[in-house]
Amino acid sequence: MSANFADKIQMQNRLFAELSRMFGQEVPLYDKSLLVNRATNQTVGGLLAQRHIGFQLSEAELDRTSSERHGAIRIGTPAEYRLVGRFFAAFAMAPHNFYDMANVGAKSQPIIATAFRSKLNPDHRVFCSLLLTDYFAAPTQSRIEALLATRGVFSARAKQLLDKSERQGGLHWDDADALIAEGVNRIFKWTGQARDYQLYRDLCDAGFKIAADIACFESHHLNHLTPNTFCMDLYTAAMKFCLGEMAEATFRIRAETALGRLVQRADRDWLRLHFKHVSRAEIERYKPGAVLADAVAGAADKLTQRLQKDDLALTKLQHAGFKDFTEGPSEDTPVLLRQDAYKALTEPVQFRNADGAVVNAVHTARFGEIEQRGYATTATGRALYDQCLAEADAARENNPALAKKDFAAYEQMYARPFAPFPKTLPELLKQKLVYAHYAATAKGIATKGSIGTTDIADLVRLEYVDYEGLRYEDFLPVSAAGIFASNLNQYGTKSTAAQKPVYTQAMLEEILGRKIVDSHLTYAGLQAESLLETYAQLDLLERLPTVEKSELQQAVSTFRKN
Ligand code: OOG
Ligand code: NI
Repeated sequence: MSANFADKIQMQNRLFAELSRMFGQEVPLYDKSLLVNRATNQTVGGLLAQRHIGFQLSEAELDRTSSERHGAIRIGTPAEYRLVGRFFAAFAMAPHNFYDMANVGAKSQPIIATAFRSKLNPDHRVFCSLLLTDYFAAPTQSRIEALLATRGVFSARAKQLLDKSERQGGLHWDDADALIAEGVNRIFKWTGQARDYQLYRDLCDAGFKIAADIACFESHHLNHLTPNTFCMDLYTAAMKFCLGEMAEATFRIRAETALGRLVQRADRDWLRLHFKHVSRAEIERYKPGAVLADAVAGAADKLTQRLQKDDLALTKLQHAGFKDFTEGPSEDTPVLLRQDAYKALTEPVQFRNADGAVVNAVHTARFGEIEQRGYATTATGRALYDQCLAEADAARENNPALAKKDFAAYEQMYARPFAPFPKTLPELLKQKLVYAHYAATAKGIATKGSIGTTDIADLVRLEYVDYEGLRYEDFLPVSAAGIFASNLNQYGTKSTAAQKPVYTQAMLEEILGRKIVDSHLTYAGLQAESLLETYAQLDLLERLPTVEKSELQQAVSTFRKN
């Protein structure tokens, strides 16, 4: 690529910073939730600095680590979808994984999706849904399609910029900024304007809220834009406290519990997982420090005071409360994703009908999510997760009032099914449940030639090899279904087509005009590549059993082609 083109990762960072600024202006509660996240992350940073002498989170680093985002948009037609795919390609974001949301049991929605992100080290990702109009009976389908056929979300200028980016292989900064502006000021912007009130009402009344959210609006408005938190339970308690849903005394207890657990668990592996900007070498230099119970209590006090300041009096803002429970694994299981949210807000919308009549109404869809990313699971790890989750979900559904009544008992109930899942990285790796990046240590390199094993667990134990867990950078279909259900305030949407259609990844690839990346091949490939490199550095490549070596080589070449 020409050196004169804007760096696509920098473009991406600028796009997401601008989207976040825009979303903050549109939705004051989102802006405030970022402040709450900042306050809770700062509290975590303060305690980590006591636990790891030398660790410090500057304002800039705090901004950088918490500026990672994932977003969600919902698209109406295949032609629009293809344009969105081309838009993200200009930012080096490729489609990852196929999510068939029309096939998740009772929580099904008329949606298939993929997520756009960078293949390597992604900070940002966007869940991009496509409305399946043939999920509905023919008369509804044709009304939706007729309305969608008359909208143009991408301007002529935006399309020109996409053509140019593809032709040149990149954009110069003035064009890049122009494309970012198209995204922020038009494509993903909420306008509060909509069309065809009758269709909107009919779709909502029939329980097709998601179709109404997509078909009647003028843009692919961001549904949510989700920052990262370092401590999910601290953040959710803080939000509930600020929103007036939790008493101060309860918050104090929750904060102390969450911070106490965090201090226990925040070892070096935890630091590596949460702070990408801090190098391994730096983390190795930290000296262990003690965090006394008083320090935890003091941090909880200080945070309580901060949250009571006037600028975080969120009760003054119109809101619909916070979700009852966190999606994902139990709080002690550091894999995949934990996600939670304040519920969708009811916002004013002005409808303009074909005859020019204006109807003032409201729409409830945009909400405020938060997430904490954990380790990426292997196929075995994922199967175990799905099994534990199904059990935990069932337990929760059996006793839906417990979380509100007795939170500690609820946590225990939800954690019990996850008991078979190890809670630390070394243990997760030993059981091959998560992926890691491996590297030879100085000690290993100094010993090469006389190392008697190729077993990776042994090499780690002998300190010849070091590892870093790979972070999960994708979505979870069951969590996504729960998120749809909660922000649409609707458990699922049943198909009303004469016969429920079947949707495949190949169909979405056809629409995009390109293959969808399988992220599991990336995680597996990155691990295999690091293992081959490690064995080479330790002069063990020749001693590696042939089958194992060719499996690793195979994983690398599949990942490279993917
Ligand atoms: C997308 C829901 C998926 C997540 O975090 O799982 C999602 C939507 O509501 O449009 O964002
Ligand atoms: Ni989300």
